[in-house]
Amino acid sequence: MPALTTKQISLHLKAIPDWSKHAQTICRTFKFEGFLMSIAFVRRIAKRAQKINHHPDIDVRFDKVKLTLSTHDEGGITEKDFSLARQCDVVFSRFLES
Ligand code: H2B
Repeated sequence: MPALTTKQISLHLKAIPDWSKHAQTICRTFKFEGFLMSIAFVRRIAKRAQKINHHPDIDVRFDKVKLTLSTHDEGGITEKDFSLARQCDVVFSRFLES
């Protein structure tokens, strides 16, 4: 799966407005009600990542979790990153409901 062009990336980003591009990655910070909620969210993301064999870089800071996505194998951002980003958004909205 080839790395996307700058144009393709900005088009994709329009569909997931909470994500932004930083260098060769896309990232989003999610906010929770405390540390254990952050960790519970990370576990859900980890399960999903294992299923699709695409793994985010994860930065946990008490009540915030920053997910950074890139395709290291391709040295850039690919469709896989956007697919995972959309899935992370779904996991987050389900998480808020539960
Ligand atoms: N996750 C991410 N985010 N980028 C990758 O390039 C990547 C990965 N590569 N998970 C996968 C695993 C690769 O190591 C295996 C062999 O497919």
